[in-house]
Amino acid sequence: MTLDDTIAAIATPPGASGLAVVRLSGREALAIADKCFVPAGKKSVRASAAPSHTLQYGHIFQNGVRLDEVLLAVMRAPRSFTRQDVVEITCHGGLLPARMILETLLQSGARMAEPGEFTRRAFLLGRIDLAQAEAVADLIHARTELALRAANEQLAGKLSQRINALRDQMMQALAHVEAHIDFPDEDIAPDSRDQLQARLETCAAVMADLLQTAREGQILRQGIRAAIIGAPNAGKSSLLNCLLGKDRAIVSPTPGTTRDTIEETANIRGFPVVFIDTAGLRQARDEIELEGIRRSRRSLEQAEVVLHVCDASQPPNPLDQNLVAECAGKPRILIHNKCDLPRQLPLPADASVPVVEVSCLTGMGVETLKDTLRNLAWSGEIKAESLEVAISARHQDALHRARTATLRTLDALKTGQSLDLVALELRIAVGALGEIVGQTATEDLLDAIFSQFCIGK
Ligand SMILES: Nc1nc2c(ncn2[C@@H]2O[C@H](COP(=O)(O)OP(=O)(O)O)[C@@H](O)[C@H]2O)c(=O)[nH]1
Ligand SMILES: [Mg+2]
Repeated sequence: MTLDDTIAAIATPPGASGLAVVRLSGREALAIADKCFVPAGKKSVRASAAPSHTLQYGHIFQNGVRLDEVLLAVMRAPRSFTRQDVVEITCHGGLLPARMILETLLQSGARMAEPGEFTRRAFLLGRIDLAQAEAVADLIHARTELALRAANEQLAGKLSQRINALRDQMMQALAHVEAHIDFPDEDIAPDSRDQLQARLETCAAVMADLLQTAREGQILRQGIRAAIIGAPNAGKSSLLNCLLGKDRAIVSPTPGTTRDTIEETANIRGFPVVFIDTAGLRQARDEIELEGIRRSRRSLEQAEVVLHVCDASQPPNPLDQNLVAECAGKPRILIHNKCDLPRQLPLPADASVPVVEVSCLTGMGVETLKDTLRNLAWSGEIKAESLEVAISARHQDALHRARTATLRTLDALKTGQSLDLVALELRIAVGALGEIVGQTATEDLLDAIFSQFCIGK
């Protein structure tokens, strides 16, 4: 991947909109913009004449034909998102104006940007590190305000600071060990060996603390998967609609209406929750329902939390006993629905599972259910700490390798193994930490990360 050419892309989503933005970054950004942009009005100037961080008013032309009326922003290197010269053209929304402007820029010498290439340049040119670049994607995809806050903390460098501090400690330890390798006669003096061990033990503990935030990180990024299960007609689809606040699933008095699984994400007290409405688990009446029930079982297996809906206006349903057995081991909330009707289902005697009484018809109890769900998924308070660093699966993998190597280093030191071996393990740990912030990232890793971005970011 080269940094020498000038890239262009539409930075806003396609479709009808008020405004759209086309972005350019690279050495020729200003020259290319000059070929297409004609300033209008007394105060506006050409892109190449514009001071950094100013807006110019004018028109974009293609082969002498006026395409659109635009505002052109100039951000000169290095004070830009990519650290290169950047031009952002704000034009009318809709698919056509932005697309034709992009086409003009490509004809004038720009190259179409790959997904995430602007952010990749920001990383390669040292404006942000890899964890921060990933935070840009987290920020774009954040579905709740808590997820957004966590992404902003990572973008601000909170995780990077901790990783860099750890990496510094480990590199000092490595330098210490290597210094002794160079003088083979001297073994590490006992007191400095103790110091080294203490330092490594602290590092391993910090890594363990960071690893603890992986679950929060996953919840904030992917959401909690909550399967809504229960007998036919218990009100599962009604509950989904209630939780989403919209009519997403078909609700009907005919049992077996929901045949496919439906997935929708909702914001529950700041956490993204992926609700999965399922077909009622019963003896199937036909092949389609059978497939629906198979899918329900699969969703149940993949779910982290189970919302078990019962019709409280009916006597106990034997199907529910089987369901309890099927979700053994998973955190479960028992939901007694239809509490607007006279109750026929007794409340359970044991308090091992939280029970919430709701009516999807009147909305009663739904807020309590949200609180219960939040408490079940995120035990205890939301620690400000967890929002500052909530690591991703990739960070978890690298940190895990770093910690394992650190523990092996300690082991080697304690059992008096050769310093070469100690240094080898330390290098593995330093390398794994470096992957998180991108000091030791391979081209493949970068491809994998940035290909998940949208074009224009
Ligand atoms: N009275 C009452 N009826 C409800 C309630 N929730 C659902 N229903 C009705 O129960 C029937 C089955 O609901 P549905 O959501 O399709 O159940 P599902 O088969 O479990 O998805 C429909 O006729 C709903 O209108 C409720 O809280 N109170
Ligand atoms: Mg249904």
